[in-house]
Amino acid sequence: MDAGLSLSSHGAASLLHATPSGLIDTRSQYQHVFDIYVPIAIGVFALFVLATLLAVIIYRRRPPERAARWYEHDRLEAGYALLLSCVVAFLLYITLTAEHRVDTVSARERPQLVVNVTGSKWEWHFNYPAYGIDLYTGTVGHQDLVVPTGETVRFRLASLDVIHAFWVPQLRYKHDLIPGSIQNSTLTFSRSGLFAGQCAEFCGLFHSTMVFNVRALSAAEFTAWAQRQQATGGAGA
Ligand SMILES: [Cu+2]
Repeated sequence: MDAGLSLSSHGAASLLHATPSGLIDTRSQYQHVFDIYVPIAIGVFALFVLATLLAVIIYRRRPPERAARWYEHDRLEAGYALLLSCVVAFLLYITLTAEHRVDTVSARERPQLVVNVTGSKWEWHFNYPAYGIDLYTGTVGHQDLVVPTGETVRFRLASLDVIHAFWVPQLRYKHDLIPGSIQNSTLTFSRSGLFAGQCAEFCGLFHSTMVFNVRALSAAEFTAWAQRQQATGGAGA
C-alpha cells in the first residue's frame, strides 16, 4: 500500500527503513510490529479454541463416579503464566522500540513546515505559524489541512480538553493528542492527493463529527495556496 506518506530524518536515517525513494518510512516500522502481532494473536486464539473444544469433549457430562478428581495443576499453570508473560514482554519491547524510533526521528528532523494541530470538543484547528494562517474545521467541517509534497512537515499535536486522535486511515497514520503535552510527528508526503481524516478517540457527543481532509499539494501549489490564504485572511480555498 503506497499511501504517499513517509517519515523522514537526516539525523536518524539509520534508525528507520528507507523507502525506494530514499525517504524514511514510519509505516514500515508499524508494519513490522503488525506482522509480529497478528500471528501471535492468531496462535493464542487457536490455542484457546482448541483448549475449549478439548475441555468440552474430554470433560463432558458423565456419571458422578467417573468425574475428574483433580482441579488444579500448579506446574502447568505456572508454565502457562510464564509463557504469557514472555509473550507480553516481547510485544511490549517491539512496540516501545518502534515508538522510540519514530519519536527520535520526530525530535531530530528539521522541518520545512510546522503545523500546529489542536483538537477540541469538537473541531480541529490547524495553525501555520510561519504564514499566520488559522483554519478551523467547525463541527462537521471538512476543512482541509493543506500540506506540501516532498517537504518535511512537522505536526505539533495538542488538545484543549480531552484526548483526541489525529487519524488519516488512508495514510495509515494515527497519533493521540494528549491534554497538557505536545506530541511531535514529522512526516513527508511523497505524492499529492486528498486523504480523509477523523478523530479516532471517543471524545464525547459529537466525536463522530470531528472530520477533516489532508490535501497534499505540490510545493508551488502550496505556496500559492498559502499566499491566497494570507491575502484573503482565510476566506480563500
Ligand atoms: Cu475527538
